[in-house]
Parts: sequence; C-alpha cells; structure tokens
Amino acid sequence: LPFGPRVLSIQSHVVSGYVGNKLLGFDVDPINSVQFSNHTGFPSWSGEVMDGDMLWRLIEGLEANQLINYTHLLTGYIGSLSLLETVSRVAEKLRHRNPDLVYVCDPVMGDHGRLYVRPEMPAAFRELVTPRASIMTPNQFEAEQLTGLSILSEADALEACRQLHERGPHTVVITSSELPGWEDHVTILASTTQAQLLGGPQRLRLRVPRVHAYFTGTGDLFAALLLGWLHKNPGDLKAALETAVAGLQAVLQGTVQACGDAAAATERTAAVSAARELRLVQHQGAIVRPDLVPFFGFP
Ligand code: ATP
Ligand code: PLP
Ligand code: PXL
Repeated sequence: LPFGPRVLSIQSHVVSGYVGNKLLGFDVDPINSVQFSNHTGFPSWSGEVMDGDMLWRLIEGLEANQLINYTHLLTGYIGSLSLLETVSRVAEKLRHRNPDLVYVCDPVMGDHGRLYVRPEMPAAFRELVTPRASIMTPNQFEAEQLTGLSILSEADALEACRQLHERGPHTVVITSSELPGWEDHVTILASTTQAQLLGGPQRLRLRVPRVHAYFTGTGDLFAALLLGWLHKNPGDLKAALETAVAGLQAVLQGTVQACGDAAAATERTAAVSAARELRLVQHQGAIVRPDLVPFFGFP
C-alpha cells in the first residue's frame, strides 16, 4: 500500500501476553522500547530496556536507507529518561521529513495516584514531548502530572486539556477518569482544537460501565485504535472515539467472560494476571467492526 499510513511505533514487547506493540492491529514498523518476559503487573519479570543510543542507531539505519517516511509516530511505555529524550529527537526528525506527521503520544506514567516510572519522567514528558505531540492520551493521573492541576471534576479535566493544547497537542483524550457521581463508570473526555467536519473545535464525553478489576494493556489498545480510527475518519473525532471505545469494550467484555473467577480476584498472582490478559486475537472481528455503543455527547 504505497500511499497508506506508515506508522513507527515505539512501545513495549512482551514474549508472553498482550501489552504495547502486541496490541497493534494494523501495518506498523515496531520498535520495542523494552523486551520483557511478561508485563510488570505479574509478580516478576525479566528482560531488557532500550536506551536512547539503541533507538538512535535504529533511526540512523532507517535513514541511511531512506526508510523514515512515516505518516504517524506512536509512543507508549518508555522506561528511561535517555529513551524519552531520544523519542523527542525522533519526533523532530520524522516531522522534518514529513511536516504532516501525526505523533500520537500515550504519556504512560502511572494511574490512580501512583507513578510507575522514575520520578524524573513527568517533567520530561511535560517539557520535551508535549510540545511535539499532535495527539495525547493521558489518563486522569497523567493529565495531572502533565499540567500540575488536580483533576476533581469535569471542569478541571477540560481545563487540563486546554492547558495541554496551549503547549502542543491539538487533540487530547483523557482516556480514563473517575469523576464525582459517576464512580461506577469510566469517563472519557476528549478535546480538539482542530475544525471538525460538523463545525469547529469540539469537546466530547463518553462513559462506559466500570469493570471492577484491573486489566493491563487497555491504555495501549486505546491509543492504537484511536490512531487507526482517526486516520479512517479525518475531521471526525467523535466517530473515531466511538468506534475505538466500542472495540475496546468488546475486548474487555470478552476478556471478563473468559477469565472467570480471576476477574474478581483481588490478589494479582501470576495465574490471575495470566488469566486477565486481553483476549485480543479472539475479538479481532469486534475491533475492526464493533457494534456501536450508546454515546454520551457533550454537554
Ligand atoms: P495509559 O496509562 O496507557 O495512558 P489509561 O490508564 O488511560 O492508559 P485505561 O485506564 O487502561 O488506560 O483505560 C483505557 C480504556 O480502557 C478506557 O477508556 C476504557 O474504555 C477501558 N477500560 C480500562 N479499564 C476499564 C475498566 N475497569 N472498566 C471499563 N473500561 C475500562
Ligand atoms: N501497570 C504498570 C505496572 C505499567 O507499567 C503500565 C504501563 O506501562 C500500566 C499498568 C498501564 O497499562 P495500561 O495500558 O492498561 O494503561
Ligand atoms: O502499558 C502497559 C504496559 C506496557 N509495557 C509494559 C508493561 C505494561 C503494564 O504493565 O509492564 C512492559
């Protein structure tokens, strides 16, 4: 497909299970930011972390052979500061080659008030990466880390989006938040400054019933699906979000059904984590052609 999208994706690889680069459903050039035995929600893991020099050597190799004509850059879990610094250089280089480059940045840093990257990473995401991102997909906690705001309401979340727009990304999706009065739902808030097919800039809200169990990789899948559906629905963030979320919910519901008692387990043993791996392959059809779920627009 000479004129199709070409995506460079810098995310995790795990041998067993589904996170990061193993959640991409379309044609991409993957660079593995880590290669681990399994995701870090398990009691233990082993493997290697990529550093900035390793990434730069790959980019130089691609460049030497004129292979860096990408339409999209997608980045997820980045395990070290040197890699994040190099990711920002890669974004600059790809955009120099293609001024229309779409950089989708999932600023994976933590969740529910807890950081699972080194303490120096939030500042680096803020200063080095945010200005270069086209689309950012923080969760509620990550949006707080990026802006310094504390997000206690929908108004706070929209203010965080506004501040992020001022510093770079034209589109921001707060991919999961827990808001007062809606504790039994996951609230997704999106904001774009780009003119949409049906008018100007737009803000959107979706809610999905909260599953009371912790899954790993849903954020990675969200970012990949958003990239794919936005490409297929230019100027229609609403359609892209609805389709991405519907596919994600199908995978999640299928996973909950398939994992039986492990869905409700509180202790995350190796067996529980393994049982909760996303049933991605089993629900490929629903990802590509999901049943659309009821949508809550804005306001
Ligand atoms: P990241 O850290 O990669 O930015 P995130 O924390 O925003 O990711 P998740 O919390 O995994 O990502 O949520 C992404 C999407 O997955 C949500 O928008 C929602 O559609 C779905 N999802 C994840 N967990 C649940 C859950 N417990 N119940 C219902 N939906 C969920
Ligand atoms: N938990 C840990 C320990 C992680 O390292 C990560 C991402 O790297 C996550 C959770 C996020 O997973 P998700 O894609 O579901 O947001
Ligand atoms: O974002 C999910 C993820 C990605 N990569 C690695 C992980 C996880 C979640 O645990 O461990 C290595």
